Amino acid sequence: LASFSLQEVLDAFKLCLSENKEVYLEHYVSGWRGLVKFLNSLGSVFGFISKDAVGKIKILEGYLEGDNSSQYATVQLMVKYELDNQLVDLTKRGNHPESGCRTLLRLHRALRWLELFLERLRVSGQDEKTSVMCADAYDQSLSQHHPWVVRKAAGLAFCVLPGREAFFQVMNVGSAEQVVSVLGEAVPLISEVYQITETLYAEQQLLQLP
Ligand code: 1PW
Repeated sequence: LASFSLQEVLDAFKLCLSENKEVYLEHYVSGWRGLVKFLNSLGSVFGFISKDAVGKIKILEGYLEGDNSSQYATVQLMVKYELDNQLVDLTKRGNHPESGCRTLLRLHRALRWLELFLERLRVSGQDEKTSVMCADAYDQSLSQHHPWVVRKAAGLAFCVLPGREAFFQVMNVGSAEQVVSVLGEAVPLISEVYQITETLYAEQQLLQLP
C-alpha cells in the first residue's frame, strides 16, 4: 500500500492554480490521488468511500490522456469544451453519464467536506473527537447531495475513525504542531481552489448536474 503524506496533497493543490487563477485538472486529480491514499491508510471501512472517488479520478485521467487532452488542461477549458460540444447532460441523465463536468462536480462537493473537516481538525483541542468533527463537516456539506443509505454508511464509517492523535500520525507530517502548521497552509489553498470552481460552475449553472 502506498504511504501517504499530507504534504503531497498540499503540494498538488499548490500547483493547481495558474497565474490567472485557472484550475489545472492534472494537479487537481493528483491532489485527489493523494487523498485516496490517505483514506486507504485509514482502514478498509473507508474502501466504499474511496472507491467512488477512485472511479471518478479514473474518468478524469481518461480525459487527460485522451485525444482531446488539450481541452482538459484546466477546469475552465473543460467546461467550455464540453458545453460548446454538447457533451454534458444538463437536466437529466442521458448520453453523457461520465462527462468531465458532472464527474468533477462530485469531487468538488467532496472537496468542500474535506476543507471543513481539515479546518475543524486544525483548530481542534486535544480531546475532540475526529468522528464528530468529520460528521459535522459532512452534515454541513456533502451529505445534502447523498441519499439516505449513503449518509447512513458514511456515519458508520466516521465512528471508526482513529482518534485525533492517531489521525495526526497517519497524516505523516511530524509533530502535532507541524500538522497544525501544514493544515494552516493547506486549508486556504483547498478553499481557494474550491471557490474558483464553485464560482465557475455557478456562472455556468452547472451546480446541479445530474
Ligand atoms: C476523512 C476525509 C475524507 C475526505 C474525502 C472525501 C471523499 C468523498 C467520497 C464520498 C463517497 C460516498 C459514496 C459515494 C457516493 C456517490 O453516489 C456520490 N459521490 C460523491 C463523491 O459524493 C455521487 O456520485 P454519483 O453517484 O452521482 O456518480
